[in-house]
Amino acid sequence: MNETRQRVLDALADGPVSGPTLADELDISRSAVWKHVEALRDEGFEIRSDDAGYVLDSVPEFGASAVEYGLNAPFSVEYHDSIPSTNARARDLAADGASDTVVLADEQTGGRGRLDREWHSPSGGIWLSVLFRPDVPMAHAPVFTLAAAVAVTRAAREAGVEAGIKWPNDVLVRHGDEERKLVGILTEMEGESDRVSWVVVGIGVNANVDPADLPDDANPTSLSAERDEPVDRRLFAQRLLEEFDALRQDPANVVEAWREYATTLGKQVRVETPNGTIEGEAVDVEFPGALVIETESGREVVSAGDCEHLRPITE
Ligand code: BT5
Repeated sequence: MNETRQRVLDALADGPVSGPTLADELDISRSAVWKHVEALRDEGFEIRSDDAGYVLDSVPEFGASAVEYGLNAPFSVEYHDSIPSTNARARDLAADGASDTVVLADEQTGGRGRLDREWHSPSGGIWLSVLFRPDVPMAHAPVFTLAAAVAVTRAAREAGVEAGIKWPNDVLVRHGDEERKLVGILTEMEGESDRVSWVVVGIGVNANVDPADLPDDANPTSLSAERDEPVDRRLFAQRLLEEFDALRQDPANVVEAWREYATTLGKQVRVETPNGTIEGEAVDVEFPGALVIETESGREVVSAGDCEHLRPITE
């Protein structure tokens, strides 16, 4: 959002304020104040004019200004009702030199998973990509995938949904023996080996969508299906971004936070890696995100792959 518009909004949030006072405080003309107020109204903010001045009555359900409003993290948000892929858009913004930018959409028409798989993204979801430029070597970048999983799990639990994390990038909800996929995360990056240039962490949350509209074979679920009522997408996106912002600044502690929500540790797993299949007990995760598997022929450390949970050892 435009910086002056943000300041107009911040002033409105503090209570009724008159046009002339706003113009004075922000050092802009009265007609500029009026234009910003009109633009906010266009975005769905209900702003009343009465004797005391402008009064903010309500904030829109979703959108750039809605998510930026009251957000306690230094991201600017770009919103699209519909876009092919927020990750693709964030990559373009990265090429233009942007940073600390979130691309957010209500619907994606070409959402992507890992290995060029499709990510179904009907209207009602929270499809977002965070673009930032951490000062870390390339080899550490996987930690941001784990950070995103922790952030979204915390936001889901606050919204009353008991989510857990399957290594490395799935956020799931357990139903008896079954685990249903609530969120997918796709991290992309560019840089030299000693330093990352940019990272795009794409997070797809099935928020207010009907799981029947998602591919069956994926065993999907959504926040609204788990809660039996819609979630406030604005607040959810804010909590997710705030948690992610705190975690990205503290990569050394991400793994410990991740362990707290991990459903993979202690399970028998089968991991399809680029170099073959590994089966055994998942015993730990190591910085920046590798899975340690105890196999019949010894310990293996796997940094990427598709993980399947087999029967739990305790049963
Ligand atoms: C992922 O891939 O789980 C990463 C998904 C990342 C999506 C976000 S949305 C915002 C940003 N913009 C993008 O274009 N992408 C990111 P993977 O682990 O490969 O899982 C993909 C598989 O999940 C598919 O092959 C389907 O089986 C299944 N799937 C597709 N859509 C789903 C959905 N909405 N919910 C649950 N499962 C789904």
